[in-house]
Amino acid sequence: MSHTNQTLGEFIIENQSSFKYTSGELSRLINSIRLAAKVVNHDVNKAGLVDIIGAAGEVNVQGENQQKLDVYANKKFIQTLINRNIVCGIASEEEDDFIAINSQDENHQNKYVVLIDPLDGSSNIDVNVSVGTIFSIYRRVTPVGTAVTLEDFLQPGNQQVAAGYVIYGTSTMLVYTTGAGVNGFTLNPAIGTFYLSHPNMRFPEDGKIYSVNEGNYSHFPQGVKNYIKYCQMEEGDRPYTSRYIGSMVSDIHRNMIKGGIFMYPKSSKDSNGKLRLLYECNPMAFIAEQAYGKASDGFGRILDIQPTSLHERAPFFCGSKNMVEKVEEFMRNSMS
Ligand code: AHM
Ligand code: MG
Repeated sequence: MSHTNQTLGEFIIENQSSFKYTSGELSRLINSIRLAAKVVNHDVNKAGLVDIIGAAGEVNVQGENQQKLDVYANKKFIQTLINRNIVCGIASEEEDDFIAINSQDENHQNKYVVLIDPLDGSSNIDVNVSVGTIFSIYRRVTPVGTAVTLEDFLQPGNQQVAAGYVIYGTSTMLVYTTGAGVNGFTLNPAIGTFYLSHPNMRFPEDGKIYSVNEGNYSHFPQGVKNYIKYCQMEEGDRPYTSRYIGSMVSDIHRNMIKGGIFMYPKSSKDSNGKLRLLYECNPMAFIAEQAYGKASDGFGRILDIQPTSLHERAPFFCGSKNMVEKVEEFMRNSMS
């Protein structure tokens, strides 16, 4: 089938057999994310029109202001996932604790846990700048039919069976991997269908874009400061271009297409940076590796970190392979 008119629904069915667990449940799970993405997309797009915009007046578990659309997106994704009888637990940036599904029903067969950031970059909503949804999927490690436990969520990223993001940008895209490459689908809003628009996405090995909040420069580790100076130096193909949207999904999506690095390092203010390991760093790292890029905490592979709590943070360097390796080299050298 030609890529130009293949829908996401068709793609999921066609590629189901390449997934090592072929029961079709994962396909149904991705289908439900597709559905929730369309619903949230509809509301993100009319954010400027209706009185849904603005802070909800509540503060989430990380002490940040929740935007109304965060709350809405959280509700929509959770509802859609619960209704499918595939997922036994959900963890979300917007929920203090994980949600156990069907925990009283000993007959339930639900095998998957989903970790989600329903609306990442939400401070960008009221200024009409792209935001995203990030999701990460694991098979539970505790027995099917029992109540899901924290252990099911605290798996290293290398155990993910699927991960992806939705970007609500100039067009809306769903990009995901089940461990066999990365494919991107663009929504045709007129008919509500995602079409395969970016088959086999790949980070160029090298890039010329660096994305970091340079306002935090004075708080960064010396290795990161040195790398930023290296990016700015007039030499060879440098200086690189600086591009920072403040919406990680959008920054990484652009860098995957054009070549570049996204960085959210630790700082003297935040010892592990800002981004959450389980539902921000890990899924983006899985995507990056599947797209021939790299994701590191500055010293080692993000996907090999053993999590110890649901909302823990990690320094994050993600993008074109040679660029991530370069910043790791600067980090190592500044240690000595
Ligand atoms: P959020 O989950 O509260 O939206 O925060 C995550 C976002 C990322 O998308 C983005 O890269 C980063 O926060 C921007 O943070 P900062 O304003 O500190 O640069
Ligand atoms: Mg977030």
